[in-house]
Order: sequence, then structure tokens, then C-alpha cells
Amino acid sequence: MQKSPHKRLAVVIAAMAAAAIAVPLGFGSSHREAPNIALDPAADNTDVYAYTANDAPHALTIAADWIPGQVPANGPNFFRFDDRARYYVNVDNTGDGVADIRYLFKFKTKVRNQNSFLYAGPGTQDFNDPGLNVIQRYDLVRETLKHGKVERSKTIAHKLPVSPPNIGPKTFPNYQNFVDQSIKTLGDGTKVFVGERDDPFFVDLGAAFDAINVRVGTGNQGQGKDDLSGYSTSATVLQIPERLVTRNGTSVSGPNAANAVVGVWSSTDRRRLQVTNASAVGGAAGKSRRRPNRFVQVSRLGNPLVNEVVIPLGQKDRFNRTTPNNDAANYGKFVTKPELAAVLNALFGINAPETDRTDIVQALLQGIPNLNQHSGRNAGTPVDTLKINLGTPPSMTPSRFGVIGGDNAGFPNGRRLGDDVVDIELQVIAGYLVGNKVPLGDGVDKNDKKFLSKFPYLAAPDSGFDSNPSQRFEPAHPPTPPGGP
Ligand SMILES: [Ca+2]
Ligand SMILES: [Ca+2]
Ligand SMILES: [Ca+2]
Repeated sequence: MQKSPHKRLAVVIAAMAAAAIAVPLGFGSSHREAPNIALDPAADNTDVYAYTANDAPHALTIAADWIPGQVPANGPNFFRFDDRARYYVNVDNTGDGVADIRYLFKFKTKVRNQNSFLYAGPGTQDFNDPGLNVIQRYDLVRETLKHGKVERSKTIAHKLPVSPPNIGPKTFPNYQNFVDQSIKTLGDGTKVFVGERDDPFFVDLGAAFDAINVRVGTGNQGQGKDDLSGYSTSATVLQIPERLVTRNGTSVSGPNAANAVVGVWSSTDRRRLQVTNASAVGGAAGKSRRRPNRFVQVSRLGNPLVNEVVIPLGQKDRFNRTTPNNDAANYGKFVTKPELAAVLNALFGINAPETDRTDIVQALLQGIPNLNQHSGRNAGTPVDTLKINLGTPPSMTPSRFGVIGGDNAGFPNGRRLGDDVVDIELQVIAGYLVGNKVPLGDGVDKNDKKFLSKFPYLAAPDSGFDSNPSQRFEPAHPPTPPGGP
């Protein structure tokens, strides 16, 4: 699986559109004609979550995932963050779509014995065990910005270990040791974990838009198949005291406080020209040019599925290169006139409004007034950040539908791990907020594994030995009869 789930979803929609509407939609001749970032999975953000955890009510918890579709048994070269890329978690506390605080993860991988093909020897206990052959570590840098320029930069964690993939019980008989050793509380009170986890995103790609399900209104009645079950992701989890992310450097007194709302997104930078083998570029064989090239953004992610279902394929790589403060100018027209609404109407005749969708702009990009809209002069500026009101108390009885399910502590007021963003966004695009309430859904209501009630919250990854991710290829409905279609 090369593309992120979201990008695969976009392909599904593209395929549906091409099949259902007899007009050329310009998606290219091949579904394999993927956007650039799909060819660079190590830099590909898959999901970002920002919420107030029940056991940490005065902190902002952010989980940001990278590298889609990781098969747990993918040895001997297991997935890891790219030492040459820069991974960011961005926070905008003024509402202009420009980061004010950034957390930068920089990685370095060490292979103790280059002559061994093993990631670790049998019975490796923890990070201190000499049997651990491959170890990736990271520095965490906190940057404070003014008008988008880094004003202060401080390394707040140095050479912390990345929790490795769960290779199997013979290699790692006590895998949890690595997880425990990867959870750190830093000097400023920030908690951090980086490493391999179960992919928390859940979606039934096959049935998401199943015509029959939707026609009879059973889209929300289960029986879907979690296509991402059994896959892992490379996760960063931060739990940051509120005072370190708010615009005035103090904690949030309540939901109406002027500093209560922050916007969150993740991004990845690479050097503009990055070659792994100088001789491969021809000409100056053996002479590697060491002139450093500047870093440029190659991927970003705020609200789930915005780049996937709203931004046309031809614009996706541009989206990845641009920043939220320019979203309205660059992409506003796609949001107010979402192609998906037209596609849903063509397929299912559900009367989704197709133009002037200011309701979607508000829900995803501007923030909802008196809930998660920034206060002050940038109030209502449309930017693709995950906007969360830190004064909203966490819910003890969360609804997977979040705000449209009557639970103001969930998406789009931030995003929790369990929020069913596929169902929510399908329903919002169908017109939920303007009175067209259609029970669309993919039939997958929750992750295949239970989330943890404590940090780092994301479930443990399957071990390579025990994993069974190929289940995702099974059809959600009775298979094709023997002999084929
Ligand atoms: Ca800002
Ligand atoms: Ca999962
Ligand atoms: Ca769902």
C-alpha cells in the first residue's frame, strides 16, 4: 500500500466520479498517477489529532502520524522516520494561519552492526540491550515564531529513543519495555512519545460509498470493514501544558477566554534537492557536492480529508507546498463548491447543496462561532488548521459524531482519536448543517483496537509475527462468485 488512506479515498472518489458522471473530470488516465507525496511515503502525513485528554485537562494533546500503510511484518528493513526529513507539529494561536509555535522532530538512526541483517537479536529486552542492532533517536526542538520567522529555537529533548516496530515475541519478548522507555516528561512539563503504533484511523474504503447501503439509509449501521486494521503508523504524541501554546503564555480560564482557541497542523520539510548517491546524477562521479540546500515544505495536514475530498487531484501537490494563511485565496472556490457534493447527488440523489457552501467553510476552515473560532482580529479567517478550544472540558461520554452528535468536545472542535471523521464529513458535505440530514457513513464506527486511557493513547502495534493486515483486501460484501465476474 503506497498511498495514505486518505489519498486512497481520493482515488476511490475519483473512480466513482469517472464511473458515475459521463463527463471527463480530468483526473488523469491512471489511478496510479499519484501525487508526488504518494511517492515519498516517509514524508507523508497521514493524520493529526488535537484534543484535551480526560486525564490531562490543562494540556493540549497532539498526535501526529506519518508514513501510511505500514505492514508490521515488513522486515528486515522496517519502517522508520527519515533522518533527512524534518517533521513539524505547528500551532497557530492568533488565527491567521501562520505558525506561532512549532515542534520540530529531527531523527538519527544508528546501526550497531552493519554486518547483521537483523533489527535486533533474539530476546532483546529494551533500549539498553546490546542485542538491539538498529536504534533511531530524535531531538525535539521548540521554535517560537514571529510573523512566520523563527525568533527562538530551543532543543528541549536530546537523543530520545524512538519506540521500534514490534517485530515479534521472539525478538522482543517484552515489547512494552520499549514503549515505557520512550515516554518522557521534559523540563517544561511537556510529555512526549515517538514510535510505532497501531494506525488509529478507521475507514471502510470499499463500502464508504456503497450505493445500496446509502440508498436504503444503512450507511451508519455497521457491517463495514476497517481497511486499515492491522496496519501501523509512525506516531509522535505531545502533551503540552496550555501556557506553552496560548497567545499570551497563560493557561486557559474557560471556553470564552480570549486565548482559548489554537489551530494545529503537521507538516514535513525536505531539502530542495536531495540525492542519495552523488554518482547517480552523472557527470561528477564520486564528487558529492556538499552545498546545503534549504528545506522546503513537501507535505501538510490539518483537517482530515480536506486535501483528499475537497482539493482536486491536480492541486494536491500545490496544497502540500502552501501554508494555511493562503488557503482562502488558493482553494476557497473548491470548498464553497465541493465536487463531492455533486458526486454524491449524481450517485444517490440526496439533494446536497452544490454551491455557496459557506457552511463547510465555517465548519472546517473558519471555526464555529462561540465554539472553536479564534477571537480577535483574525476571527473567522478561513485556514485549514484543526481548531480546538482548550477551555471546552473533555467529554466523559464522547459521541463519535462529535459536534453534530451533540458532543462539543469532539471534531471539528479539535479531533479525538475516536471521532468518526469519515461519517461526519460525508454528512456535513451532504448538507447536515443546512438541514439536509442524510445518514451517510461507511459502516466502520471505531478503530480495530481500543485506545489507551493514558498517554500515549494510541494502541500498541501488532507484532510482525502475529499480524494479519491482509484482511483489508476482503470485500465487505459477498465475494465475486467462483470463476470471476
Ligand atoms: Ca499565528
Ligand atoms: Ca487501527
Ligand atoms: Ca465511519
